[in-house]
Amino acid sequence: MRPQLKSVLIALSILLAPVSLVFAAIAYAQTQLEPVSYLPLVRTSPETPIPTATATPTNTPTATPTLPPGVTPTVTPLGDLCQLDPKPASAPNSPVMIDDIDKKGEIVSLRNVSGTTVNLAGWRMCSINGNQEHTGLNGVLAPGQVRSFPYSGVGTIWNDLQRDDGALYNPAGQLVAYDENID
Ligand SMILES: [Ca+2]
Ligand SMILES: [Ca+2]
Repeated sequence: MRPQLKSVLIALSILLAPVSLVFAAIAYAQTQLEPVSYLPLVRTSPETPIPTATATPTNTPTATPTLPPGVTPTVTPLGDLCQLDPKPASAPNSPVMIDDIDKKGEIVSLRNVSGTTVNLAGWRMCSINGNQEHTGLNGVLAPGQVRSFPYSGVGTIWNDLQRDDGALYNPAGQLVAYDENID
């Protein structure tokens, strides 16, 4: 019996030896296959952060805060033009100059000192003392033409007793003319 058992065990070990080799080969093949199967996973993972880093959120916050401050300063200077105290010397007094300010009559006269017609649409006339706007500018000024524009608002804005300078702005909000109305 013993020699028979021995021979059986030896036969089994001989038979199992190739089987273990096969398992080892399979295991080795799997280790080599696994990285291949992970490769697409690794490729998809970098693709995921790319859309995240597409700066879609970066663009959104940049545009959102830009709009409110962009709108506000654009409107504020134009709306508060008459709140400014511009320097008289900074006015070119061209292509339009302030010919006269009748403070009692509340009438501003403008003169086109250029050689081309000036459209006064969007132009603003301000009374510096009191920061009021002289509404009523309209139409065009032909070359060399002087036109008078009565104040179209309610009440009076030009101070008859104190100095009340006048400032004229073009539609871009740039100071065009200034009149030191000291009398
Ligand atoms: Ca007046
Ligand atoms: Ca005034």
